[in-house]
Amino acid sequence: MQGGVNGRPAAPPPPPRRAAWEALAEHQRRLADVRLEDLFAGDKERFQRLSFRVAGMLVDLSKHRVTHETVALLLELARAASVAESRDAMFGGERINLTEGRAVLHVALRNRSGRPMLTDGVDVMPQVRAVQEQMHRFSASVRSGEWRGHTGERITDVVNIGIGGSHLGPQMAVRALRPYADGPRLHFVSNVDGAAIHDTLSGLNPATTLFLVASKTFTTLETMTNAHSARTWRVTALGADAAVARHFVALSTNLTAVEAFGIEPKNAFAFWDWVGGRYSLWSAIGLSVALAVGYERFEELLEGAFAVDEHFRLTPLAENVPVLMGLLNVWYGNFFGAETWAVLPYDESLTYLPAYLQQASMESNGKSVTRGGQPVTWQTGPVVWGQPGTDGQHAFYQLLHQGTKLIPADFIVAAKPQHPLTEHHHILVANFLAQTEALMLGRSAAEAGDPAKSFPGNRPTTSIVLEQLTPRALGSLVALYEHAIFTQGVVWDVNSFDQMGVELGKELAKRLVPEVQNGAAVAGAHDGSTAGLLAAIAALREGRQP
Ligand code: G6Q
Repeated sequence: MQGGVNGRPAAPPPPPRRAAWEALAEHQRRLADVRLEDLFAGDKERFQRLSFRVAGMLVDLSKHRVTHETVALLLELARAASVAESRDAMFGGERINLTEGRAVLHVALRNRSGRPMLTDGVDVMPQVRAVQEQMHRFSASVRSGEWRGHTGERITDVVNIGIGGSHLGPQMAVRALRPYADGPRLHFVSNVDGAAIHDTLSGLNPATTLFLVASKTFTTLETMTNAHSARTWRVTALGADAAVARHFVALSTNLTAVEAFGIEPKNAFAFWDWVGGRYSLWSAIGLSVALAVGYERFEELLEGAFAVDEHFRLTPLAENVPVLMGLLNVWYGNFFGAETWAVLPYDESLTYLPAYLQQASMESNGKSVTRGGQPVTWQTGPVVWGQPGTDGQHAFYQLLHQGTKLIPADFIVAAKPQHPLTEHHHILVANFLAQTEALMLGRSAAEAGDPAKSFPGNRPTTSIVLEQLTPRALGSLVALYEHAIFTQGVVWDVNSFDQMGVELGKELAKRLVPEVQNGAAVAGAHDGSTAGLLAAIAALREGRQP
């Protein structure tokens, strides 16, 4: 069995997963030395058989170290783990987020079917539609100039203040859809480091700037600190607390805290506890996207996601692309000892996609306790990382090609660019193709004539080809990953929908803030290192040597 867990040797999960798991381990031993080029040579239809079309995307899984038998065994594992039943429980509004006792219904936010979606017997769709209408009206009025600032000027700049799930999705989508941007300029402030809000505000005019305070809980230290600084900046410039009304809106589930901050209820856009932070792009948290590109485009994003939701919900597991993608991650993570997974979009517009997926995956599946509360003895979520190609080719791809680690990688490209520089796009696509081919084929020492110039090859990749990076395509792409991550979580038997690690960070920082302010640790409250660091920082701040 590959890969230890928390310093202990890995062991297979108990029944009902165990039999399929052990069969996969045995199968992996037989397949470990089989080369991808031989699998292609032995099956002329391999590309056709292992590449899939879903919601306008082509997803090629043929460059993976799998045979018919591998896929069959992985599907057996998915069945043993009740992937289909768990998926149906999510769409059925069951409280599958067990530790927080919540349903997981972000799919309702992009339900374009007119079908009700129930949780606890209540259809959530009327409230979803009401907020969507509010977002539509509001974004249209800001974009048309009907909505004016306190001094009667039109809004030219919008700052989204949020962090984690209330930041990464909107930032990723607004950047990805920049070719469609025809509204106010969007800015994103997440870090509590004062440099972030300070630098952003220094280029802006308080009379024409609108703030979106994006926070599910409306208590997150970073976001509330940034929101208060933004409010002070406004009030200082325009001299009236009343100025807040025309310049601040809130995106939150905590409407009481929103009002306490001074934002009028009519300027609050609600969502609900069944929308996880990292799945909230589709909710009111997406308001920045609607402001940047227009509500109609935001709806296209939802429609793209809906198309994949329908595929995930209705397609048999053997043809279900997010399920297969999720299972491939299990295959490498649990049976080849792969610890990381790279996301490499050949698209500058997808600059923030790796960071977005890093949260989506690592916060969801970076767990070591099962849904039944037992410690896991098998590997769970991989380290997710990446950046747009071709830049990485001149940097970290060296390790992908010749390093000692097996790193499955997803390559993403659009067939048609969003700019007129066709020649650039041809070069980009050529690089996209060259890399996955080279990773697969490698080059033997004999062929290279020098071991240092040889490449082991046999390195697995997924290629995802979009026709063009439209709002719809982006919605589909993100939903594809969400459901692949869901599938992995079910197979690993973890709750993909809580984030106790994030909660801990929030608590610890809050406790330390007064100590940093006072420059002194509470006696006995910390370990020696933390107390020492706190004292050293306080000394340096006062110009003393620690
Ligand atoms: C996401 C996480 C986390 C969260 C942020 C911001 O799933 O829970 O990233 O989104 O901590 O939280 P608020 O939206 O409550 O400010």
